[in-house]
Amino acid sequence: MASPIISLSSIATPGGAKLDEIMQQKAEHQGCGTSGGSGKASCGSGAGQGDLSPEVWEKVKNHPCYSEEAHHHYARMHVAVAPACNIQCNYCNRKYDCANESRPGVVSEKLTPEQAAKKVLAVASTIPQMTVLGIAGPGDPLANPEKTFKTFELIAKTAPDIKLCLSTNGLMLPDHVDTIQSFNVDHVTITINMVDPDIGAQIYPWIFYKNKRYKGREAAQILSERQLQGLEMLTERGILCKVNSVMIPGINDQHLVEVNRAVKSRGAFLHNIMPLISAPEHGTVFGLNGQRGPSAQELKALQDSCEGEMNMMRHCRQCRADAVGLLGEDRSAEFTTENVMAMEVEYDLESRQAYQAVVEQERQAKSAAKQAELETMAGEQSDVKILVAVATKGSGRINEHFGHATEFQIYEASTAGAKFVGHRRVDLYCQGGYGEEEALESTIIRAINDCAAVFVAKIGGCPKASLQGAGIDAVDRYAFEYIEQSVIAYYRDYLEQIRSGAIVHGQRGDAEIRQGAYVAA
Ligand code: CLF
Ligand code: SF4
Repeated sequence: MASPIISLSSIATPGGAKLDEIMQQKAEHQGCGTSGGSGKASCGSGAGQGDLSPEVWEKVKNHPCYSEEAHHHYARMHVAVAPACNIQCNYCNRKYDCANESRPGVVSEKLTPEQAAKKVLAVASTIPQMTVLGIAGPGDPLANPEKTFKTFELIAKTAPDIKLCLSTNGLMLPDHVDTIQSFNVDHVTITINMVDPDIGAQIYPWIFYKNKRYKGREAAQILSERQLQGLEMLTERGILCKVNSVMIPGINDQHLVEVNRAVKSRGAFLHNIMPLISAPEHGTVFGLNGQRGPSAQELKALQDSCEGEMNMMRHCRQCRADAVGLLGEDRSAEFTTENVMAMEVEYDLESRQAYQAVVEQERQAKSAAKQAELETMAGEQSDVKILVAVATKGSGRINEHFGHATEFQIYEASTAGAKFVGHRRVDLYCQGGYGEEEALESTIIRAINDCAAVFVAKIGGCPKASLQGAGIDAVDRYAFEYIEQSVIAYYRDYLEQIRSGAIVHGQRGDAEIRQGAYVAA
Protein backbone atom coordinates (compact mmCIF):
# COMPACT_ATOMS: atom_id res chain seq x y z
CA MET A 1 0.00 0.00 0.00
CA ALA A 2 1.37 3.44 -0.94
CA SER A 3 2.04 5.83 1.92
CA PRO A 4 -0.23 8.87 1.98
CA ILE A 5 1.72 12.05 1.24
CA ILE A 6 0.63 14.92 3.44
CA SER A 7 0.26 18.23 1.64
CA LEU A 8 -0.95 21.51 3.10
CA SER A 9 -2.15 23.03 -0.16
CA SER A 10 -5.61 21.46 0.08
CA ILE A 11 -6.25 22.46 3.70
CA ALA A 12 -8.97 25.09 4.18
CA THR A 13 -8.09 28.18 6.20
CA PRO A 14 -10.35 29.68 8.89
CA GLY A 15 -11.99 31.82 6.18
CA GLY A 16 -12.64 28.75 4.02
CA ALA A 17 -10.16 29.40 1.18
CA LYS A 18 -7.61 26.76 0.20
CA LEU A 19 -3.96 27.43 0.90
CA ASP A 20 -2.87 27.37 -2.73
CA GLU A 21 -5.39 30.17 -3.43
CA ILE A 22 -3.93 32.14 -0.56
CA MET A 23 -0.39 31.68 -1.78
CA GLN A 24 -1.55 33.11 -5.13
CA GLN A 25 -3.22 36.10 -3.42
CA LYS A 26 -0.13 36.70 -1.34
CA ALA A 27 2.01 36.86 -4.43
CA GLU A 28 -0.38 39.41 -5.95
CA HIS A 29 -0.94 41.58 -2.90
CA GLN A 30 1.58 42.03 -0.13
CA GLY A 31 -0.11 44.97 1.63
CA CYS A 32 -2.53 45.13 4.55
CA GLY A 33 -6.05 43.97 3.93
CA THR A 34 -9.29 43.34 5.66
CA SER A 35 -10.78 39.97 6.25
CA GLY A 36 -13.46 38.21 8.20
CA GLY A 37 -17.12 38.86 8.79
CA SER A 38 -16.81 42.34 10.17
CA GLY A 39 -13.97 43.34 7.90
CA LYS A 40 -12.36 45.86 10.23
CA ALA A 41 -8.73 44.83 10.28
CA SER A 42 -6.29 47.45 11.42
CA CYS A 43 -2.96 47.59 9.63
CA GLY A 44 -0.02 46.36 11.61
CA SER A 45 -1.85 46.07 14.93
CA GLY A 46 -0.86 43.10 17.01
CA ALA A 47 -4.14 41.73 18.25
CA GLY A 48 -3.73 40.93 21.92
CA GLN A 49 -0.25 42.44 22.41
CA GLY A 50 -1.44 44.86 25.09
CA ASP A 51 1.52 46.18 27.05
CA LEU A 52 3.84 43.23 26.42
CA SER A 53 7.33 44.02 25.17
CA PRO A 54 8.03 43.03 21.53
CA GLU A 55 10.36 40.21 22.68
CA VAL A 56 7.76 38.70 25.02
CA TRP A 57 5.00 39.17 22.46
CA GLU A 58 7.07 37.31 19.89
CA LYS A 59 7.28 34.38 22.30
CA VAL A 60 3.62 34.28 23.28
CA LYS A 61 1.68 35.51 20.26
CA ASN A 62 1.12 32.08 18.78
CA HIS A 63 1.53 29.96 21.92
CA PRO A 64 -1.96 28.69 22.80
CA CYS A 65 -1.21 28.30 26.50
CA TYR A 66 0.69 31.55 27.09
CA SER A 67 -1.88 33.71 25.28
CA GLU A 68 -5.62 33.23 25.84
CA GLU A 69 -6.28 35.08 22.62
CA ALA A 70 -3.93 32.77 20.68
CA HIS A 71 -5.65 29.65 21.96
CA HIS A 72 -8.63 30.26 19.70
CA HIS A 73 -6.36 30.07 16.66
CA TYR A 74 -3.23 28.02 17.35
CA ALA A 75 -2.70 24.42 18.36
CA ARG A 76 -0.14 22.54 20.40
CA MET A 77 0.92 18.95 20.52
CA HIS A 78 2.55 16.82 23.14
CA VAL A 79 4.77 13.81 22.59
CA ALA A 80 4.79 11.18 25.31
CA VAL A 81 8.52 10.45 25.50
CA ALA A 82 8.97 10.75 29.28
CA PRO A 83 7.46 7.79 31.18
CA ALA A 84 9.37 7.90 34.49
CA CYS A 85 8.68 10.18 37.44
CA ASN A 86 10.72 11.05 40.52
CA ILE A 87 7.96 12.16 42.89
CA GLN A 88 4.51 10.97 43.90
CA CYS A 89 1.56 13.35 43.87
CA ASN A 90 -1.61 12.31 45.67
CA TYR A 91 -3.67 13.30 42.61
CA CYS A 92 -1.73 11.05 40.23
CA ASN A 93 -2.00 7.40 39.37
CA ARG A 94 0.85 6.42 37.07
CA LYS A 95 -1.36 4.01 35.18
CA TYR A 96 -2.71 7.16 33.54
CA ASP A 97 -1.25 10.32 32.05
CA CYS A 98 0.42 13.00 34.16
CA ALA A 99 -2.24 14.89 36.06
CA ASN A 100 -0.08 18.04 35.98
CA GLU A 101 -0.57 18.49 32.32
CA SER A 102 -2.98 15.81 31.36
CA ARG A 103 -6.35 14.41 32.00
CA PRO A 104 -6.32 11.12 33.80
CA GLY A 105 -8.17 8.22 32.28
CA VAL A 106 -6.53 7.77 28.90
CA VAL A 107 -3.29 5.83 28.60
CA SER A 108 -0.71 7.36 26.25
CA GLU A 109 1.21 5.58 23.59
CA LYS A 110 4.81 6.06 24.66
CA LEU A 111 7.23 7.13 21.93
CA THR A 112 10.95 7.06 21.27
CA PRO A 113 12.51 10.44 20.38
CA GLU A 114 12.74 9.33 16.74
CA GLN A 115 9.06 8.34 16.64
CA ALA A 116 8.20 11.62 18.34
CA ALA A 117 10.12 13.64 15.75
CA LYS A 118 8.29 11.91 12.90
CA LYS A 119 4.97 12.50 14.64
CA VAL A 120 5.70 16.22 15.00
CA LEU A 121 6.40 16.51 11.28
CA ALA A 122 3.22 14.58 10.44
CA VAL A 123 1.09 16.81 12.68
CA ALA A 124 2.77 20.03 11.51
CA SER A 125 2.09 19.02 7.93
CA THR A 126 -1.57 18.28 8.62
CA ILE A 127 -2.40 21.06 11.11
CA PRO A 128 -0.65 24.24 9.91
CA GLN A 129 -1.72 26.18 12.99
CA MET A 130 0.19 23.74 15.23
CA THR A 131 2.92 26.03 16.54
CA VAL A 132 4.10 24.48 19.80
CA LEU A 133 5.58 21.13 20.75
CA GLY A 134 5.38 20.38 24.44
CA ILE A 135 6.83 17.54 26.46
CA ALA A 136 4.64 17.02 29.49
CA GLY A 137 4.93 13.40 30.48
CA PRO A 138 3.32 11.02 31.00
CA GLY A 139 5.89 11.12 33.85
CA ASP A 140 8.26 14.04 34.35
CA PRO A 141 10.34 15.24 31.36
CA LEU A 142 13.36 16.03 33.56
CA ALA A 143 13.26 12.57 35.15
CA ASN A 144 13.87 11.40 31.56
CA PRO A 145 16.38 14.02 30.40
CA GLU A 146 18.07 12.03 27.61
CA LYS A 147 14.78 11.25 25.85
CA THR A 148 13.43 14.76 26.39
CA PHE A 149 16.45 16.63 25.05
CA LYS A 150 17.05 14.18 22.20
CA THR A 151 13.48 14.83 21.07
CA PHE A 152 14.00 18.60 21.20
CA GLU A 153 17.25 18.25 19.27
CA LEU A 154 15.62 16.26 16.46
CA ILE A 155 12.67 18.65 16.16
CA ALA A 156 14.78 21.81 16.21
CA LYS A 157 16.66 20.45 13.18
CA THR A 158 13.67 19.45 11.06
CA ALA A 159 10.94 21.90 12.13
CA PRO A 160 12.71 25.07 13.21
CA ASP A 161 9.54 27.23 13.27
CA ILE A 162 7.98 25.18 16.07
CA LYS A 163 8.27 26.54 19.59
CA LEU A 164 9.58 24.09 22.18
CA CYS A 165 7.85 23.83 25.54
CA LEU A 166 8.44 21.78 28.66
CA SER A 167 6.41 21.03 31.77
CA THR A 168 8.03 19.69 34.92
CA ASN A 169 7.46 19.08 38.61
CA GLY A 170 10.68 21.07 39.12
CA LEU A 171 12.65 18.61 41.26
CA MET A 172 15.51 18.29 38.76
CA LEU A 173 15.05 21.69 37.15
CA PRO A 174 18.13 23.52 38.57
CA ASP A 175 20.38 20.80 37.10
CA HIS A 176 19.00 21.28 33.58
CA VAL A 177 18.49 25.02 33.20
CA ASP A 178 21.59 25.49 31.04
CA THR A 179 20.60 22.60 28.76
CA ILE A 180 17.07 24.00 28.48
CA GLN A 181 18.53 27.32 27.41
CA SER A 182 20.96 25.73 24.95
CA PHE A 183 18.07 23.95 23.20
CA ASN A 184 16.14 27.25 22.87
CA VAL A 185 13.28 25.97 24.99
CA ASP A 186 11.64 29.30 25.66
CA HIS A 187 8.61 28.17 27.66
CA VAL A 188 8.82 26.15 30.85
CA THR A 189 5.95 25.23 33.14
CA ILE A 190 6.59 24.22 36.75
CA THR A 191 3.82 22.68 38.81
CA ILE A 192 4.02 24.38 42.22
CA ASN A 193 1.24 23.46 44.61
CA MET A 194 2.76 24.87 47.81
CA VAL A 195 5.59 26.85 49.33
CA ASP A 196 4.89 25.52 52.83
CA PRO A 197 6.30 22.02 53.46
CA ASP A 198 3.54 21.22 55.99
CA ILE A 199 0.99 21.68 53.22
CA GLY A 200 3.29 19.90 50.79
CA ALA A 201 3.38 16.83 53.03
CA GLN A 202 -0.38 16.47 52.46
CA ILE A 203 0.11 16.48 48.69
CA TYR A 204 3.37 14.58 48.16
CA PRO A 205 3.97 11.32 50.07
CA TRP A 206 7.52 10.98 48.74
CA ILE A 207 10.18 12.18 46.35
CA PHE A 208 13.23 10.34 44.98
CA TYR A 209 16.25 12.64 44.95
CA LYS A 210 19.98 11.90 44.63
CA ASN A 211 19.41 8.14 44.94
CA LYS A 212 17.41 8.50 48.13
CA ARG A 213 13.71 8.41 48.93
CA TYR A 214 12.49 11.26 51.15
CA LYS A 215 9.08 11.35 52.77
CA GLY A 216 6.67 13.79 54.38
CA ARG A 217 7.75 17.30 55.32
CA GLU A 218 11.39 16.76 54.37
CA ALA A 219 10.40 15.64 50.87
CA ALA A 220 8.11 18.65 50.40
CA GLN A 221 10.80 21.02 51.63
CA ILE A 222 13.39 19.75 49.15
CA LEU A 223 10.85 19.85 46.32
CA SER A 224 9.75 23.40 47.13
CA GLU A 225 13.33 24.71 47.35
CA ARG A 226 14.27 23.10 44.04
CA GLN A 227 11.12 24.43 42.32
CA LEU A 228 11.68 28.02 43.42
CA GLN A 229 15.41 27.85 42.67
CA GLY A 230 14.69 26.51 39.18
CA LEU A 231 12.10 29.22 38.58
CA GLU A 232 14.57 31.95 39.53
CA MET A 233 17.30 30.48 37.35
CA LEU A 234 15.00 30.33 34.33
CA THR A 235 13.59 33.84 34.65
CA GLU A 236 17.12 35.24 35.13
CA ARG A 237 17.89 33.79 31.70
CA GLY A 238 14.80 35.36 30.11
CA ILE A 239 12.97 32.05 29.69
CA LEU A 240 9.21 32.50 30.04
CA CYS A 241 7.85 30.54 32.97
CA LYS A 242 4.34 29.50 33.74
CA VAL A 243 3.40 28.04 37.10
CA ASN A 244 0.64 25.46 37.30
CA SER A 245 -1.05 24.90 40.65
CA VAL A 246 -3.67 22.30 41.40
CA MET A 247 -6.40 23.73 43.66
CA ILE A 248 -7.19 21.19 46.37
CA PRO A 249 -10.02 22.47 48.62
CA GLY A 250 -9.18 22.27 52.32
CA ILE A 251 -5.49 21.61 51.64
CA ASN A 252 -3.93 24.37 49.55
CA ASP A 253 -6.84 26.53 48.32
CA GLN A 254 -6.19 29.43 50.73
CA HIS A 255 -2.44 28.89 50.48
CA LEU A 256 -2.34 29.36 46.69
CA VAL A 257 -2.56 33.13 47.18
CA GLU A 258 0.82 32.87 48.94
CA VAL A 259 2.14 30.63 46.16
CA ASN A 260 1.00 33.27 43.68
CA ARG A 261 2.98 35.96 45.54
CA ALA A 262 6.07 33.73 45.75
CA VAL A 263 6.14 32.89 42.04
CA LYS A 264 5.28 36.42 40.96
CA SER A 265 8.22 37.81 42.95
CA ARG A 266 10.51 35.32 41.18
CA GLY A 267 9.47 36.48 37.73
CA ALA A 268 6.86 33.91 36.64
CA PHE A 269 4.96 35.20 33.60
CA LEU A 270 1.71 33.35 34.09
CA HIS A 271 -0.06 31.48 36.89
CA ASN A 272 -2.45 28.68 36.01
CA ILE A 273 -4.63 27.55 38.93
CA MET A 274 -6.35 24.35 37.84
CA PRO A 275 -9.11 22.40 39.58
CA LEU A 276 -8.21 19.09 41.19
CA ILE A 277 -9.49 16.21 39.08
CA SER A 278 -10.41 13.55 41.58
CA ALA A 279 -12.72 10.61 41.12
CA PRO A 280 -12.54 7.18 42.79
CA GLU A 281 -12.21 5.42 39.42
CA HIS A 282 -8.87 7.17 38.78
CA GLY A 283 -7.38 5.19 41.66
CA THR A 284 -5.50 8.16 43.10
CA VAL A 285 -5.04 8.76 46.83
CA PHE A 286 -7.28 11.83 46.66
CA GLY A 287 -9.82 10.04 44.47
CA LEU A 288 -10.04 7.12 46.87
CA ASN A 289 -10.21 9.16 50.07
CA GLY A 290 -13.03 11.35 48.77
CA GLN A 291 -11.05 14.57 48.39
CA ARG A 292 -13.29 16.84 46.34
CA GLY A 293 -12.31 19.31 43.65
CA PRO A 294 -13.46 22.94 43.66
CA SER A 295 -16.73 24.20 42.21
CA ALA A 296 -16.62 26.55 39.23
CA GLN A 297 -17.27 29.61 41.38
CA GLU A 298 -14.67 28.59 44.01
CA LEU A 299 -12.07 28.29 41.25
CA LYS A 300 -13.04 31.60 39.69
CA ALA A 301 -13.00 33.40 43.05
CA LEU A 302 -9.45 32.18 43.74
CA GLN A 303 -8.28 33.08 40.24
CA ASP A 304 -9.88 36.53 40.60
CA SER A 305 -8.20 37.09 43.97
CA CYS A 306 -4.78 36.28 42.49
CA GLU A 307 -5.27 38.49 39.46
CA GLY A 308 -3.20 41.60 39.97
CA GLU A 309 -0.01 42.42 38.19
CA MET A 310 0.35 38.80 37.21
CA ASN A 311 -1.50 37.18 34.34
CA MET A 312 -3.78 34.32 35.32
CA MET A 313 -4.33 31.51 32.86
CA ARG A 314 -7.96 30.46 32.72
CA HIS A 315 -8.07 28.50 29.49
CA CYS A 316 -6.06 25.42 30.52
CA ARG A 317 -7.65 22.14 29.45
CA GLN A 318 -5.49 19.86 31.65
CA CYS A 319 -4.24 18.07 28.57
CA ARG A 320 -3.15 14.52 28.11
CA ALA A 321 0.57 13.91 27.61
CA ASP A 322 -0.13 13.03 23.97
CA ALA A 323 -2.69 15.74 23.20
CA VAL A 324 -2.84 17.09 19.64
CA GLY A 325 -4.83 20.04 18.33
CA LEU A 326 -6.43 23.23 19.57
CA LEU A 327 -6.88 23.33 23.34
CA GLY A 328 -10.27 21.75 23.93
CA GLU A 329 -10.12 19.44 20.94
CA ASP A 330 -8.30 16.14 20.77
CA ARG A 331 -6.97 14.90 17.45
CA SER A 332 -4.48 12.43 18.92
CA ALA A 333 -6.43 9.46 17.55
CA GLU A 334 -5.52 10.56 14.00
CA PHE A 335 -1.83 10.31 14.82
CA THR A 336 -1.24 6.87 16.25
CA THR A 337 2.30 5.54 15.82
CA GLU A 338 1.03 3.17 13.17
CA ASN A 339 -0.57 5.99 11.16
CA VAL A 340 2.39 8.31 11.57
CA MET A 341 4.95 5.72 10.50
CA ALA A 342 2.92 5.04 7.35
CA MET A 343 2.85 8.73 6.37
CA GLU A 344 5.29 10.23 3.91
CA VAL A 345 5.67 13.75 5.19
CA GLU A 346 6.62 16.87 3.25
CA TYR A 347 7.48 19.67 5.66
CA ASP A 348 6.25 22.73 3.82
CA LEU A 349 7.38 25.74 5.83
CA GLU A 350 6.18 28.27 3.25
CA SER A 351 2.62 26.95 3.27
CA ARG A 352 2.59 26.88 7.07
CA GLN A 353 3.64 30.51 7.14
CA ALA A 354 1.03 31.46 4.53
CA TYR A 355 -1.68 29.76 6.55
CA GLN A 356 -0.58 31.51 9.72
CA ALA A 357 -0.59 34.87 7.92
CA VAL A 358 -4.28 34.33 7.16
CA VAL A 359 -4.89 33.43 10.79
CA GLU A 360 -3.25 36.70 11.80
CA GLN A 361 -5.57 38.66 9.49
CA GLU A 362 -8.55 36.95 11.09
CA ARG A 363 -7.23 37.75 14.55
CA GLN A 364 -6.82 41.40 13.72
CA ALA A 365 -10.30 41.60 12.22
CA LYS A 366 -11.68 40.02 15.38
CA SER A 367 -9.81 42.43 17.61
CA ALA A 368 -10.99 45.46 15.59
CA ALA A 369 -14.61 44.24 15.71
CA LYS A 370 -14.40 43.85 19.50
CA GLN A 371 -12.93 47.33 19.87
CA ALA A 372 -15.66 48.89 17.69
CA GLU A 373 -18.37 47.16 19.73
CA LEU A 374 -16.76 48.29 22.97
CA GLU A 375 -16.85 51.88 21.78
CA THR A 376 -20.64 51.69 21.59
CA MET A 377 -20.59 51.17 25.38
CA ALA A 378 -18.59 54.34 26.10
CA GLY A 379 -19.98 56.14 29.14
CA GLU A 380 -22.10 53.15 30.18
CA GLN A 381 -22.16 52.71 33.98
CA SER A 382 -23.39 49.61 35.76
CA ASP A 383 -22.20 47.11 38.37
CA VAL A 384 -24.01 44.29 36.60
CA LYS A 385 -21.82 41.39 35.51
CA ILE A 386 -23.08 38.30 33.74
CA LEU A 387 -21.53 35.09 32.50
CA VAL A 388 -22.18 33.81 29.00
CA ALA A 389 -21.42 30.28 27.79
CA VAL A 390 -20.31 29.93 24.16
CA ALA A 391 -20.28 26.93 21.83
CA THR A 392 -17.26 27.26 19.55
CA LYS A 393 -14.89 25.11 17.56
CA GLY A 394 -12.23 27.82 17.39
CA SER A 395 -11.22 30.94 15.46
CA GLY A 396 -12.95 33.08 18.10
CA ARG A 397 -16.37 32.59 16.50
CA ILE A 398 -19.70 31.18 17.67
CA ASN A 399 -19.56 28.30 15.25
CA GLU A 400 -20.66 25.16 17.11
CA HIS A 401 -24.10 23.55 17.21
CA PHE A 402 -25.42 23.17 20.78
CA GLY A 403 -25.81 19.43 20.29
CA HIS A 404 -22.20 18.97 19.15
CA ALA A 405 -20.51 20.91 21.94
CA THR A 406 -18.22 18.96 24.26
CA GLU A 407 -17.31 22.14 26.11
CA PHE A 408 -18.54 25.70 26.50
CA GLN A 409 -16.23 28.67 26.79
CA ILE A 410 -17.28 31.09 29.53
CA TYR A 411 -17.07 34.86 29.16
CA GLU A 412 -17.77 37.50 31.79
CA ALA A 413 -19.57 40.55 30.41
CA SER A 414 -19.41 43.89 32.18
CA THR A 415 -19.03 47.54 31.26
CA ALA A 416 -15.32 46.74 30.83
CA GLY A 417 -16.17 44.43 27.92
CA ALA A 418 -15.96 40.67 27.43
CA LYS A 419 -13.40 38.63 29.35
CA PHE A 420 -12.68 34.94 28.96
CA VAL A 421 -12.95 33.33 32.42
CA GLY A 422 -12.92 29.59 31.79
CA HIS A 423 -14.49 26.65 30.08
CA ARG A 424 -16.82 23.86 31.11
CA ARG A 425 -16.60 20.39 29.72
CA VAL A 426 -19.92 18.61 29.13
CA ASP A 427 -21.32 15.41 27.72
CA LEU A 428 -22.47 15.62 24.12
CA TYR A 429 -26.16 16.52 23.94
CA CYS A 430 -26.65 14.81 20.57
CA GLN A 431 -25.79 11.13 20.91
CA GLY A 432 -27.99 9.64 18.23
CA GLY A 433 -31.15 10.08 20.23
CA TYR A 434 -29.98 8.39 23.42
CA GLY A 435 -29.80 10.09 26.76
CA GLU A 436 -30.25 13.60 25.43
CA GLU A 437 -32.48 14.92 28.20
CA GLU A 438 -30.24 13.21 30.73
CA ALA A 439 -27.14 14.93 29.29
CA LEU A 440 -28.91 18.27 29.35
CA GLU A 441 -30.07 17.99 32.93
CA SER A 442 -27.18 16.09 34.44
CA THR A 443 -24.23 17.85 32.91
CA ILE A 444 -24.94 20.77 30.60
CA ILE A 445 -27.27 22.81 32.81
CA ARG A 446 -25.21 22.03 35.90
CA ALA A 447 -22.01 23.02 34.09
CA ILE A 448 -23.34 26.41 32.93
CA ASN A 449 -25.86 27.07 35.69
CA ASP A 450 -24.06 30.31 36.61
CA CYS A 451 -24.52 31.71 33.07
CA ALA A 452 -27.29 34.06 31.98
CA ALA A 453 -27.08 32.91 28.36
CA VAL A 454 -25.57 30.33 26.06
CA PHE A 455 -24.51 31.36 22.53
CA VAL A 456 -24.71 28.71 19.85
CA ALA A 457 -24.59 28.44 16.06
CA LYS A 458 -27.80 26.44 16.13
CA ILE A 459 -30.09 24.79 18.69
CA GLY A 460 -33.31 22.74 18.55
CA GLY A 461 -36.59 23.79 20.11
CA CYS A 462 -36.59 21.22 22.97
CA PRO A 463 -33.19 21.98 24.48
CA LYS A 464 -33.87 25.69 23.98
CA ALA A 465 -37.06 25.43 26.04
CA SER A 466 -35.33 23.38 28.77
CA LEU A 467 -32.53 25.92 29.02
CA GLN A 468 -35.02 28.74 29.10
CA GLY A 469 -36.81 26.88 31.93
CA ALA A 470 -33.53 26.84 33.87
CA GLY A 471 -33.20 30.61 33.36
CA ILE A 472 -30.50 30.33 30.67
CA ASP A 473 -31.20 32.31 27.50
CA ALA A 474 -30.31 30.16 24.45
CA VAL A 475 -29.14 32.59 21.79
CA ASP A 476 -28.51 31.73 18.13
CA ARG A 477 -28.83 35.19 16.61
CA TYR A 478 -25.02 35.67 16.70
CA ALA A 479 -24.31 32.44 14.79
CA PHE A 480 -20.83 32.50 13.18
CA GLU A 481 -20.08 36.01 14.51
CA TYR A 482 -17.05 36.84 16.66
CA ILE A 483 -17.52 35.81 20.29
CA GLU A 484 -16.35 38.89 22.17
CA GLN A 485 -18.10 41.34 19.88
CA SER A 486 -21.34 39.36 20.35
CA VAL A 487 -20.97 39.11 24.13
CA ILE A 488 -20.60 42.89 24.35
CA ALA A 489 -23.62 43.45 22.08
CA TYR A 490 -25.71 41.02 24.17
CA TYR A 491 -24.64 42.72 27.40
CA ARG A 492 -25.59 46.14 26.05
CA ASP A 493 -29.08 44.80 25.21
CA TYR A 494 -29.25 43.11 28.62
CA LEU A 495 -28.68 46.43 30.40
CA GLU A 496 -31.33 48.08 28.25
CA GLN A 497 -33.80 45.35 29.15
CA ILE A 498 -33.08 45.79 32.86
CA ARG A 499 -33.72 49.52 32.51
CA SER A 500 -36.94 49.01 30.57
CA GLY A 501 -38.16 46.49 33.15
CA ALA A 502 -38.33 43.67 30.58
CA ILE A 503 -36.02 41.53 32.75
CA VAL A 504 -34.94 41.49 36.37
CA HIS A 505 -31.26 40.82 36.94
CA GLY A 506 -30.47 38.42 39.76
CA GLN A 507 -27.47 36.45 40.96
CA ARG A 508 -27.31 32.97 39.50
CA GLY A 509 -26.14 29.88 41.37
CA ASP A 510 -22.87 27.99 41.29
CA ALA A 511 -21.82 25.54 38.58
CA GLU A 512 -20.06 22.21 38.61
CA ILE A 513 -16.71 21.37 37.09
CA ARG A 514 -17.17 18.07 35.33
CA GLN A 515 -15.14 15.29 36.92
CA GLY A 516 -13.81 12.23 35.21
CA ALA A 517 -11.99 11.36 32.06
CA TYR A 518 -12.63 13.26 28.89
CA VAL A 519 -13.77 11.24 25.93
CA ALA A 520 -12.91 12.82 22.62
CA ALA A 521 -15.87 13.33 20.32
FE1 CLF B 1 1.87 21.66 26.55
FE2 CLF B 1 1.94 22.83 28.82
FE3 CLF B 1 3.54 23.66 26.92
FE4 CLF B 1 0.96 24.10 26.77
S1 CLF B 1 -0.16 22.33 27.73
S2 CLF B 1 3.63 21.70 27.89
S3 CLF B 1 2.35 24.93 28.31
S4 CLF B 1 2.25 23.27 25.15
FE5 CLF B 1 -1.51 24.22 28.20
FE6 CLF B 1 -2.47 21.82 28.37
FE7 CLF B 1 -2.96 23.51 30.30
FE8 CLF B 1 -0.57 22.58 29.96
S5 CLF B 1 -3.64 23.71 28.20
S6 CLF B 1 -2.34 21.40 30.50
S7 CLF B 1 -1.12 24.69 30.33
FE1 SF4 C 1 2.18 12.11 38.40
FE2 SF4 C 1 3.20 14.20 37.18
FE3 SF4 C 1 3.01 14.18 39.89
FE4 SF4 C 1 4.80 12.65 38.60
S1 SF4 C 1 4.74 14.91 38.67
S2 SF4 C 1 3.43 12.00 40.26
S3 SF4 C 1 3.70 12.02 36.77
S4 SF4 C 1 1.32 14.21 38.43
